[in-house]
Order: sequence, then structure tokens, then C-alpha cells
Amino acid sequence: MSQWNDKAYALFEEQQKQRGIDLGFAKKKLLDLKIETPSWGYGDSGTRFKVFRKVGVPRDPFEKLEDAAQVHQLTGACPTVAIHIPWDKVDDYSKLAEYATSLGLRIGAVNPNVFQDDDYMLGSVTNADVNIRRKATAHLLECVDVMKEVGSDILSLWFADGTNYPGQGHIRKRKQWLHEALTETYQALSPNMRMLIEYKFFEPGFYHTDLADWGMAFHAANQLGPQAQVLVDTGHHAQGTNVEHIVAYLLDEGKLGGFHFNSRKYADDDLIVGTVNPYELFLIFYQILDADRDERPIVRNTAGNIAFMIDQSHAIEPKIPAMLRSVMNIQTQYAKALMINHEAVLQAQAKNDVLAAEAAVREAYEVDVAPFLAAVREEQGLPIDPMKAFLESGYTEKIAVRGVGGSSW
Ligand code: LRH
Ligand code: MN
Ligand code: MN
Repeated sequence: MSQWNDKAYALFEEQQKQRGIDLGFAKKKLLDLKIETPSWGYGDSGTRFKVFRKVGVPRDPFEKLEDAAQVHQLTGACPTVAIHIPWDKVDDYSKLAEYATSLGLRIGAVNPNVFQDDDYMLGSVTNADVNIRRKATAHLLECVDVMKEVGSDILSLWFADGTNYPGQGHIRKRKQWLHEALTETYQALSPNMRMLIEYKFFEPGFYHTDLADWGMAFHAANQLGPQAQVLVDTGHHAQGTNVEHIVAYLLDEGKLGGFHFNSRKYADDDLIVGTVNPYELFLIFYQILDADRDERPIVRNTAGNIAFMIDQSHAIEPKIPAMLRSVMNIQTQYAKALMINHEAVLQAQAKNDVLAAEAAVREAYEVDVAPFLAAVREEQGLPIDPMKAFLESGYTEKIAVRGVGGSSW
């Protein structure tokens, strides 16, 4: 380490020791944090107004993996990549998995896409037309087969199903059709597989969404069984929702399966993680690390098996740097949460000392964890500043030969 970094780390170590933080434990936890990046985050996407076509964007799923490999190489934290079918449809999925391996990656969650065929305009698994419902369920089952071919253990489900107008659909019937499709898909899972159920309260349906909130997803997961859990996309809640409360509740029930991290200010903005809501991210990690200390194994196991995934779309920003920034922002907030002295929080709570409890959490957020992140990266032989390393690597110039082109979908 440089002299300056050495000094900064020595001071940091001393300060955290005095605060009662076990840095050895914190280091191990930070090293264990793995973040999955989404294939679709490497392609061009946009708003409903325009998709700006960029030079160097991957032309196929293989090139998306190449870009994802850059993020993993520079951070050491992103060994898996989520795929979306049919956006990432290929003739031979075992080839895709082999290519991932050759790049030091694995395929992570498989995301069936039942929202882009014209047939799905009025719903997929909740469509009033039984043939369309069958087609949608068949696609879910086909994705379970894809999982087997690529060695994935997570089926990540999100349904665009919903309606725009009162009376447009029969809400209770749609609820039952959804349950039928989920049950059939659940039964096709191998014992090592999990099904994560993602909810969203609006868009593309603006009157009602069939899986609108965590309660509905939780209920569905409970009805299905232990291999079904809830996926929390941080952009899928109404303004002001206390996401960390939902996280704590699901953890306590053993039903928190994973996240789709992204930043939002207004709607499902899908922006770089931690750009406008870093404190929310920190508080989510606080709940997870608290659950990690729970006396009940089910809660600890749940906290230890969360799939941390990014779900981001890039309309204006260069994709690989945007992904790197997200990963780094997640690591920063996680590192800050690792600076929480849980005993101090618990003691203040036991005394009903409101201000001391709040302070014990917030003080960790105010810790500058840059020396800690630098030390952990350096120990792994990684660049201290992955973003700078990427920008200087010449990779952007190299992929320019791809020309203008590939979209996320
Ligand atoms: C829906 C969603 C879901 C999709 C992804 C592309 O808004 O969050 O996870 O699969 O976006
Ligand atoms: Mn999502
Ligand atoms: Mn979304």
C-alpha cells in the first residue's frame, strides 16, 4: 500500500477499534459480498421517449458477458450475471455457460420475460385467454430448463400483468390464474433451485398490478413452499415506503430471497445504485447484518443466502462505468453498515434511549470507509479505484469495433 494509504488505514483501524468494531470480521464480510450484474444493463435501453444508440454496446449475449467480466475483474465482487429470456436467447445455452466460465463468470438468475410478445398485451399468466396463459406458463417452464443447462439456481419472476382501467380484468380470477402458473412452475424446480417473486405496484399497468406489493408476493411464496421467496426491487415501491422495514419483516419470516438494487427518486427509475438514496441502502444492510446475528438459524440462513442483484437500465450513461459505480456504491454502503456497533444499538434500545439508538446507527454511516475499502481491494490484488482502472484500461476503445448497435432487448 502507498504510505498515505497505510497511514489512513492505521488511523481508521485505531478509530474503529475504539468504537468496538471487529475489523477482521468486517473484512471477511466485505470479501463475502457478491453482487450479480444484469445482462440487460450492458445493452442500450432508454425511456419511453428515446433509446440512444451507443458505440461499443454488446451485439449479443456473449458480448454482454465480456463486459460483465470487466466489472468482475476490477471489483472481484461480481462473479455472476443474470440473464433475461428471450433477450438473451441463444441456440445452445451450454455454450453460453461455457463462455461465462472461460471469462471467470457464471450465469446467475434466469429471468423469464413474459411481457414483450404482442400476445401479452392484456396479461400473460393472468390473461383471460387460456391459450395465452398456457403459452406464458410454458415459457416459465422452458426457463427452468434453461436454468438446468446453464447451472443456475435462481428463477427470478416478474410479471408485467395488470390493468389500466377499473373493470378491465377480473381481479380475483387473475389472482387464481397467477397462483396456478406459479404452482406449476414451482413443481418443476429441482431441489437446489429457488423461485424469487418480484412485486411492483404500477407500470405497465396503471390501475392495478396482479402482484402489487411485498404482501402479495409473500403470500404467494408462503403458499408455494420453502423454495419460493420474495425479491425486493428497490424501485418498486410507492414514494416514502420504508423498504428496510419490509426487508426486516421478510428476513424474520425466512422469506427474503434477493434484491434488485437500483436508485430511484420518482418511479422505477433504474438508475445507478446509491446515487440519490445511499442512506436507504445503508439501512437495508443494517437490517441484514442485524438478522445475521439472530439466534434463530432460519433467520441467519436467510440473511446469508440473499441474492444481491443489480437491476439497472442505462439510457444516457456508459454502461460498464455505470455498473462499476453501482457495485462500488453498494460496497461503500455495506462497509458503512459493517461499522455499526450492534451491541451499542441494542443497549440503547433496551434503555428506550431513542437518541442514543438513532445515533449508534447513524454514526456508522458517517464513518469514512475509503481506507477500509482500499485495504480490502489491495489485499485481493485489485485496483483501489476500479473506475479509474477501467477508464485507463483502453477497454472502451477496444469495444468500439462493435460499432453502434445492440439493445438490451
Ligand atoms: C420490472 C423489472 C423486472 C424486470 C426488469 C427488466 O420493472 O424490475 O425485474 O425483469 O425490470
Ligand atoms: Mn427488477
Ligand atoms: Mn423494475
